[in-house]
Amino acid sequence: MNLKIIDIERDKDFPEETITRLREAKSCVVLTGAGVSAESGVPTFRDALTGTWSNFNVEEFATPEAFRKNPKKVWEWYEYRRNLLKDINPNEGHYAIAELEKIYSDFWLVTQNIDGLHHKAGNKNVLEIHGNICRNKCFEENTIVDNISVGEEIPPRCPDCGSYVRPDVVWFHEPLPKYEMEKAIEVSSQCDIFIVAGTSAIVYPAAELPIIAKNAGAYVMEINIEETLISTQIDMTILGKTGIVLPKLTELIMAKEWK
Ligand code: BV8
Repeated sequence: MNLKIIDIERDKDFPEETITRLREAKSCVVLTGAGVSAESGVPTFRDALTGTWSNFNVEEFATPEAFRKNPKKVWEWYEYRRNLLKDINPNEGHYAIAELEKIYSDFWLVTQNIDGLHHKAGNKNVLEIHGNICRNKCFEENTIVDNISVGEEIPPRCPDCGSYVRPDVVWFHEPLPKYEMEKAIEVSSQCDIFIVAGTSAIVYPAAELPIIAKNAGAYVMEINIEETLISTQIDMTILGKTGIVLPKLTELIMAKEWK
């Protein structure tokens, strides 16, 4: 069982091999989960099931079936989460990932997060494989619906076909967006370094990407506050908050002498 793990609080230093790999790499892919946004105050979507939604199971609620059954309740849950995002900004972890895009000439960011904070932090090559909560689409036609006037029926209706409008996010039992997922698989199978940041690696097929990278020969490392389901299958786990570890890593990669 290959379990290499360091705790940034205890060990203070990163393993030499990790820094050498990061400094020598030409191409880098980062996969983020809700843990990266946690330090900005965005509740992970399990934590977002509070109040009137607390008695819902996320795998049942974030689904097309739940929307068909109770469109108003599901729409209101997303409106509640969208409102939470209004006063939320990227944190040091987001900005460090934007820095990585400047360091590596071949860089891709694959995110499970739907909050748009990576774009706000300055990343350009972003693959939002679970969609974006700030966008809406027609439930039947899957076409983006832009201007929704407040005070309309809840959920609002598609101006073209009259079906309900829904958030443009990927629900459970729904396929991931074709271009984003194919590109994510392509870049994961060609990169030198694959960094998994702030995800439990529970949700598929996103959780397959680090394994695809590892099997293709990449150096795969994760940053999390706890071990995850992939910790034994990758090269290195750094225990620590992404908002603390990622800025340290980018500093070390750019430092002339680091030992
Ligand atoms: C699909 C948008 C098929 C909605 C989300 C095997 C293969 C394929 C599918 C499956 C499979 N096994 C099971 C499935 C089905 C299912 C699945 O994965 N189920 C899970 C529960 C087992 N997958 C699907 O249904 C996917 N679709 O496969 O379709 C198909 C194909 C063709 C035709 C039809 C169908 C769709 C999955 C997408 C679901 N949508 N989000 C919304 O947000 O409302 S997933 C959602 O969960 C978020 O994107 C989030 O990223 C993810 C995980 O939830 P969280 O717990 O919130 O976040 P995360 O896991 O990232 O955990 C937080 C981590 O951060 C923790 O590890 C924590 O320790 C760490 N952390 C916290 N703070 C910090 C930190 N780390 C560092 N620093 C910190 N400060």
